[in-house]
Amino acid sequence: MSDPRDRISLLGVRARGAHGVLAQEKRDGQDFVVDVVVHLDLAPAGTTDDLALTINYAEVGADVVARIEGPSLDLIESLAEQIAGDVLARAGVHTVEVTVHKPAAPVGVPFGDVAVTITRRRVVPVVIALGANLGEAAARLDAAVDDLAGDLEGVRRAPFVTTDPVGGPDQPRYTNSVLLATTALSPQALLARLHAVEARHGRVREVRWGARTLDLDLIQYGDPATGSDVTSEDPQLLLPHPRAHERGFVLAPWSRVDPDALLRVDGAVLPVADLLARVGTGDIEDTEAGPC
Ligand code: PH2
Ligand code: MG
Ligand code: MG
Repeated sequence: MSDPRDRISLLGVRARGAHGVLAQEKRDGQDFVVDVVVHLDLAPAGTTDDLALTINYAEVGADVVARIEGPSLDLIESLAEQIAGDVLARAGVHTVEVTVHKPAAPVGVPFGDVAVTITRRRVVPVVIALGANLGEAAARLDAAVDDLAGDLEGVRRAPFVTTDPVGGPDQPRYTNSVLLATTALSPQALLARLHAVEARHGRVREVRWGARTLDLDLIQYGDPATGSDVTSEDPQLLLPHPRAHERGFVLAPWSRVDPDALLRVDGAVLPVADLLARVGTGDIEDTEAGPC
């Protein structure tokens, strides 16, 4: 398991820019020096020796120089934000720290250095489906949401529904819901957390589609409206969830909590409400009133 402290540091990138509040700074320009610390999982590249599985620090450096040499900004805070935004747009990056030094700034007193440092995390919208059909199902789903509090922000839970079991052996009806949230975790790290919470609630992985104390499925990671949703055919991490589009027990609670939700199905981005209309809601019973 990789560690969130994995990072690539690119320090002391120097170029000439025209950033500053004073007219003289915009006219004459001066040197800016930038440090970038990029946090991403380095294990995929480190275990395969494949550059495509990490970020290329030469490309990061070129982006930094382009921002320094780019249109004049008043503040080094703004320059730092632009650089952080560029780095976070790169695949796999979850956190970036940017320091912009302005060693020749017009400070008016003798000084060694002046710099700003910012830390920015990528927050990604995610959709998680919850299900249980053994024991006190609704209480367990509530407990699972609590267990995920440290991994998710801005959590919205759909009202509980009960649903007929789909597939598998004869088994009790399910209680289902859907969570909308944002996370700073990678898809792999989030999935590992979902499995850990399932295990904590006594989940054993035996019969496929059999009865379970708790099932937490990662349905979508990112936003299909902007094309930022992650698609993956890795059997350990199938995204979006390959059967969500045909499962009323996912689509019904999802569209209750987000009537405008979108899901990518075979490459096409479709309204969840349309998919739900296609599969029908005959077996779905509301067991909780209103939005939560
Ligand atoms: N989960 C399954 C299989 N079948 N049926 C319902 N109604 N609800 C579920 O959550 C469910 C299911 C596999 O995860
Ligand atoms: Mg499931
Ligand atoms: Mg599952």
